Amino acid sequence: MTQTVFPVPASLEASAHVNAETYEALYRQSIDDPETFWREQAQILDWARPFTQVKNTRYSPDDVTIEWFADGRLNASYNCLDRHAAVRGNEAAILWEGDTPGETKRITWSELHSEVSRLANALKKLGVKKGDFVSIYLPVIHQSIAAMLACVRIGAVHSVVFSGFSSEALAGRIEDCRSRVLITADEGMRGGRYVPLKKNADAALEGLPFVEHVLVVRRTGRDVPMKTGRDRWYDEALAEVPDTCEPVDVSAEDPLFVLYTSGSTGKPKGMLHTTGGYLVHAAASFKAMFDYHPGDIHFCTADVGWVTAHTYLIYGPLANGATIVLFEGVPTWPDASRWWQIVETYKVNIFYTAPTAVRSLMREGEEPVRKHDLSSLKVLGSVGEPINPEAWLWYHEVIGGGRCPIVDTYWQTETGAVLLCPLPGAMAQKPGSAARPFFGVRPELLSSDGTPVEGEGSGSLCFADSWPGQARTILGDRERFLKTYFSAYPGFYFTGDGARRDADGYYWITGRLDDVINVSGHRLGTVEVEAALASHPAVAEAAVVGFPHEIKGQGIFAFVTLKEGMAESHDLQSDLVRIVRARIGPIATPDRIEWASQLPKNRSGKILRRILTRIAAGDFENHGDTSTVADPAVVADIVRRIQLQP
Ligand code: 6R9
Repeated sequence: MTQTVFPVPASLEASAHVNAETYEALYRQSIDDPETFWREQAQILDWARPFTQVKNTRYSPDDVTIEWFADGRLNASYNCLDRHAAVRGNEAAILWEGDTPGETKRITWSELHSEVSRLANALKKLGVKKGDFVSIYLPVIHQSIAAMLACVRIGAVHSVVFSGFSSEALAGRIEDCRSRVLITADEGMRGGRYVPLKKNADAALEGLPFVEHVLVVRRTGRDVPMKTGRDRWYDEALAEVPDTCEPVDVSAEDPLFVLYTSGSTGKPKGMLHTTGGYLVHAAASFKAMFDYHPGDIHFCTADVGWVTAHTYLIYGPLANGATIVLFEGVPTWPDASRWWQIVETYKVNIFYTAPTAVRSLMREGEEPVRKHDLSSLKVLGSVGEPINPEAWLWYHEVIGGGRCPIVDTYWQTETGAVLLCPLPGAMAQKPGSAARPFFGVRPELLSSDGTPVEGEGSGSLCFADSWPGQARTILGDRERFLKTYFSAYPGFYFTGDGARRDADGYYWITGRLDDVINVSGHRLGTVEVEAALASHPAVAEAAVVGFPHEIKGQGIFAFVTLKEGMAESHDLQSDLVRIVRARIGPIATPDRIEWASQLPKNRSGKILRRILTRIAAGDFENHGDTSTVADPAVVADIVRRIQLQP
């Protein structure tokens, strides 16, 4: 296969923060002398008390230690707000574009500072103290950013729950971190539709009596029930407190936030991030990977409920004093030119989105793009899943006008910030490759027996040492943290992904190696979806696998076995879809549900998902090694049923 390589544009080579030469030198330094390298990088923040130790990290089998800048003290809200408000308070921090075209808001650094301070005071008044968890269930409105920064201003720890999650999913995430306070809104708005957030929150809180206070932002202003003694309007609570609030200094290793992500077993994992290392990595990598310069307008399309927004919509940009575009809606409403209209209106310079969105917009053709002037764009980013070369080329040509580098950023909720990406002024890009390691990052490909693959080759993508943004633990479950990330390859952090390294040392992510499906860039544990399906009284058993999907990357394929005497029907299929949406949320909606009289298992009763994955991909002949199947007739029966489908 001939491979296209896109060289660094000459203009960038000269002006970028990092060029090819400086990358090599700095990368070397970051590995040989991480202390000096990160000490220098950490100066991107203001420290209330400077650190003396940079790094105390070990991945030994009997001692996993991850500490960065441990004796330093700082406040993240101060770094993302006060220091910018002090010098250019009247400039825009947030350019908000609502779901409805024409509904916009410009929020200056001073305004954001004052709102965050008021909310911090309001939280204090509700009894929130340093170390307490506060849950946030909000749409993409500036109040979600204010809520996050207000928490960290007083040393509280936020847990943002994606507003597309159901009440059950919300309840599980509140229960896990036991927040006594929830911040939500009356409703959200997406693609012209109302999202009943307060209603969902009320349902979630039914079984959670420890939640004492709910602050409710008026987003749509429509009528929602308010529970006396528990619920308060956000604006009223803010009106009665002063708009100054001293940020508290916390230790670099004090928690900043928890964010839940799916794993290969049922319960979502609360990844706990701490303050100093995370913010250094977020701020330094934002600046380098998008080649951010003061004045650049940054537009990251991720919802505030995902890590992408935490790091590269909020913390990274705001720590750098960047002006961000915050968009509440969806790219296809009222029509498929919405993002491009936003890029033109705000003269966006840096644009960061996911491959699934690129693919779906690509399907709409070039017309919606051509209507708009996208000449302000300088750098494009991609995140969440491997980007297929067709989508890459379209993004590059049609959106980037052939002149903008595409930064394919590989990282995870667990990693906090980027680990692999082509720095735009330093590396040629190859469509579909996340290129080379970020500073201080030591990738290794390990074969199944644990030996490192040298040079070209494939293996499990692991990392040999810590980086500052790394999650420190799974909230309340250190055992699971160690088991999930450090047990498969002792001495290494294991990502769960497979990857290939080419002759130039570029990395190509080949996909998850565990039972996690990547649907439109969102991670879903197959076990979670199976549990939701199995909660239906008619279901005996369910097995869920991913299959190639043109737009979503991977779709969800469910094989369902019914209980004795239960009839297969379209109604039952719809019921099953409904139950999954109710238990997890619309993102987990199965794309296909097929009935199976039994599921293929090995002799000890373990479902053989490997075989189902091949069948789901439309491969009916080649099931790989079937010697472990207890009853081969089961596989033949499933294949026969699927082939009978119209
Ligand atoms: C930031 C984010 C993490 C998983 C990760 C991998 C996949 C993310 C990618 C990518 C190929 C990229 N992934 N970025 N695969 N190329 N540039 O997405 O975090 O939601 O935790 O997902 O997403 O499989 O392990 P998260």
